[in-house]
Amino acid sequence: MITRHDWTRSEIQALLELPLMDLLWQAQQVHREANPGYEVQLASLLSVKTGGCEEDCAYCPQSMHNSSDVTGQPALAVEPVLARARAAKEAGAQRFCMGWAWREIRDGAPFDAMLAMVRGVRELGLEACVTAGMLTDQQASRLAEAGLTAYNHNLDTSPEHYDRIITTRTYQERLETLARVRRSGITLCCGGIIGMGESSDDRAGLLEVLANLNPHPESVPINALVAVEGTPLEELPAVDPLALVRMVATARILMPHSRVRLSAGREQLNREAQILCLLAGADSIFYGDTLLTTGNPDVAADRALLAAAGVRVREPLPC
Ligand code: SAM
Ligand code: DTB
Ligand code: SF4
Repeated sequence: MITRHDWTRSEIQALLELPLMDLLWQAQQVHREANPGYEVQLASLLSVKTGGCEEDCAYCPQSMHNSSDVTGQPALAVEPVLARARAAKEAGAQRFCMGWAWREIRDGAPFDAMLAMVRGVRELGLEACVTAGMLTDQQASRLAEAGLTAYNHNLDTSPEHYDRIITTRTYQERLETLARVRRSGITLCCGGIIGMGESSDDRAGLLEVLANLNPHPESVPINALVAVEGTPLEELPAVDPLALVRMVATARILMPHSRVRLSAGREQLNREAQILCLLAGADSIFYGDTLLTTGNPDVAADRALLAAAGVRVREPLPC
């Protein structure tokens, strides 16, 4: 199988619009060939620094510009974060992702704490992922030295739809952050959100940018908007679950070796829709009762879901 980095938007549109049965069949073939022994990775998520963010992302309950209930909180300290990582490992997670509601990483004590968290999570034998906005080359290399596995920074939507969602940082700045992470040797986690009033051309546009990154991001989170009260997107209707299935399947075909993570929005999906997403090639989920500030299916429900689908969970890394 050749991995391509020259997908055109019309090719991607054509995939997104295939008859669903054909799209699923193609995605399954690509998935099984690229990832023999189909396993699902469980990634736990913790908000280390919640709320009070200066960016104006229209979807986000943590933005100061939005009137959602989430208010700025002091950051969690290193030990409680590591206690949560230990608990996530005991519950069966392989990756521990930590979020900061920041426009960009801040040097000094908060960054030293972030580095200590990364080292501690790695010492537990878990993969460590951080999402904290923009960063400098020096911060990226210090995170790499601390053993950070992945940095999450999403493109969120197409270049054309982007300005309707965020005005305080540009698409170009996001691409530069991604390039900086890539240069430091940390793997990339980069995806987006559907259900933000975008067209199907915008969905293809997001996938076009992702699939033409070379190399592809190692993980690609596909989120469905969680429409939170107090955000400008609060009134948007829930996405059609089959649109999410199509997005996952198309991402799988375009980026055969990437981990496609079925991310926010699973609480709005029934068991069968989630299984269709797994069938479409999703091979990772967020695992644990909360995402950053909103809910996620509980651990027992997810264990039951994976058992019902007959899906194996990826073994944790050795310490
Ligand atoms: N502040 C950092 C940043 O934006 O890069 C890191 C945290 S931010 C909350 C991480 C990602 O969560 C966003 O890029 C967005 O894709 C996703 N996200 C935030 N709120 C969401 C929502 N209501 N529904 C779906 N995804 C959401
Ligand atoms: C990603 O793409 N989705 C996660 C993770 N990366 C950081 C975050 C989802 C957040 C959903 C809204 C919330 O819980 O605040
Ligand atoms: Fe801030 Fe990230 Fe939320 Fe945007 S998505 S408002 S940058 S926390």
